[in-house]
Amino acid sequence: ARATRVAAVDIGATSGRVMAVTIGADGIFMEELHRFPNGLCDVSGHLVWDYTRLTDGVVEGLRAAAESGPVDGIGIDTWAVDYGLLDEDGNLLGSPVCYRDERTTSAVERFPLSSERLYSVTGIQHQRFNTVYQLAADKAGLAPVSDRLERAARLLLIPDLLAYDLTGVAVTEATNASTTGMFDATTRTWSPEVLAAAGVEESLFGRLVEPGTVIGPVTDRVAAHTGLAVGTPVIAVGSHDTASAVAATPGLTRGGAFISSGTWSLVGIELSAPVLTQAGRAANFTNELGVDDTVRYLRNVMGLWLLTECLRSWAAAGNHLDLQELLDDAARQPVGVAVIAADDEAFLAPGDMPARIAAAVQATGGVVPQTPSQFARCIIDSLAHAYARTIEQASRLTATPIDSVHIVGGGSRNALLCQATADATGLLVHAGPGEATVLGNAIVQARTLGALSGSLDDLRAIVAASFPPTAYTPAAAPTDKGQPARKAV
Ligand code: LRH
Repeated sequence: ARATRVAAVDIGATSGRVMAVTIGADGIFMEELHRFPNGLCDVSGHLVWDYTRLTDGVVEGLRAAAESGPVDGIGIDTWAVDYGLLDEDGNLLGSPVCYRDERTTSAVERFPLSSERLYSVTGIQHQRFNTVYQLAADKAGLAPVSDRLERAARLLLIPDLLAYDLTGVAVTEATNASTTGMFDATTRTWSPEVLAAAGVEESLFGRLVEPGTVIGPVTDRVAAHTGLAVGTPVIAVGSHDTASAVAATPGLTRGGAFISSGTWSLVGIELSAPVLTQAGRAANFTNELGVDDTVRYLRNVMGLWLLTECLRSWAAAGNHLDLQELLDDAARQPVGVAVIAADDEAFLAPGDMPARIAAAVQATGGVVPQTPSQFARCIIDSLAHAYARTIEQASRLTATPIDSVHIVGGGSRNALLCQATADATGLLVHAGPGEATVLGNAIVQARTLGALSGSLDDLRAIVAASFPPTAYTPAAAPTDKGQPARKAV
C-alpha cells in the first residue's frame, strides 16, 4: 500500500504554512509547500488579523499539496483564544481581533464571576486575552464592527473558522475550546455557569469535537478551486497549536517537562487530569486540554516574541539584523548580568520592545543592555530563568519530580537558548523537532485515517524515530539563587 500523505495547515502569529507530511513504513517525511506571512493590522484603532490573507494562504497551500501528490486528509492548527463571529448567512462580521489588542484591559475587572470560581471550573490561568474577556470587550462594542456580537449567529475559533470555510461544517474542537476560559476542564464540555456569566448561548458554538474526528469533506467548490479530490476529509486535530506540539514531543512522559517554544514559550508538564488548586491559580498555572484526554499544566512565558519585537524595532530604525549572527554575538556576552521577568504582561503588546526591556532591567538594578547582542543575551537568559522557575513551580504544585526538559518548536533550533535552559534548570534538555506542531497535526490525522495506531506514547515514539532530538547537558549545577549558572572556564 502507498504511504499516507496529509496536508497540515499550521498558522502562527508571524507566519502560516501548509506542509505535506507523508507517513509510511520507512518513517515520516515533511515537505513545506507554501509559507505566507501573518501579522497584526490596525483597523479603526484595533489590532486585527487579516483573515483574507490567511484563507488565501491556505487555499494556495492546498493547491500546491494537490498538485504534488495525493492528499488523504487536511488538519488545521493555529494560535489559541481568537475567533471570528459569523452572521446568519455565514458572513464574517469583521476581521478577527488579535488577543494582543488592549481592548480587554477593562473587561477583566468587570467580569461577574470571581477568578477563584472561574479557575475551579475551567482551570485556565487568568490572562486578559482569554476569549471570555474578549467577548466582554465585544459586548462593550470594542471591535472594528462594534455590534458584531449582537448580530452573531456563530462564534468559531480561528482553526474552526478555517475548517468551516473549507467544509461548510461548524465545529468547536475541544483542545482549543479549553483556552476560551469557558470550558469545564473536568468534563471537557462548555460550563453552563461560565457561559451564563459571559452572557453567551451554547448554540453560538459549533458541534463539540475531540481531536481525531472527521469534520467533513471539503466542499465541491473548494475541491474544484484547489484540485483536491472530491470528498477529501478535513480532520480535527489538536487545533490549538500548543496541543499539537506537545502531542508530538518525543519521549515526553511523567517526569519530563515540555517547552513549546515559538512566539510564546509554553512551559509545563503533562497530566492525566486537571489540577485545580488555588495555589496553582495564584501561581497562574493553566490546565489546557490536550490530545487523548491529556492536560497541559503550564504557564505562558513571553518567548521569542521579545526577540522578534526587538528585531522589528531595530529594523524600523534602519538596523536590519540577521538573527543567527545576533545569537552568535550574544553567545559571547557575559551571562546573567541582566535578567527580567519574561512572563510579565507588560511585554504583551507590540511596539518599542528594547525600551521596555531596558526599563525592566533598570528596575531590577541589572546592567542595562546597550547593544543588540546584549539585548539578545538578556532575552535568552531571562527566558532560561523563567523556564527554570516555571518548571520548578509546576513540579512543586503537582508533586511531580522532573528529570528532563523537552524543547520543541522553532526555539529548539536555537542552540544558545537550549544550552541556557540546560544550565538554568540543571536538567538534561532534549531539543526538537522544530516542526513538532506540524507533526502533531499530522499524526492525529494519520491515526484517524488508519495509517498509525496506538496511544500518544506510541505516536511520540514514531516521531522520535524519524526526528531524533538533540541533547544538551547542563554545564554546571544552577546556583542556589536559581540564576542561570555561569559556564566554568
Ligand atoms: C501559541 C498560543 C499559546 C496561547 C497563545 C494565544 O501560539 O497558542 O498557547 O496562549 O498562542
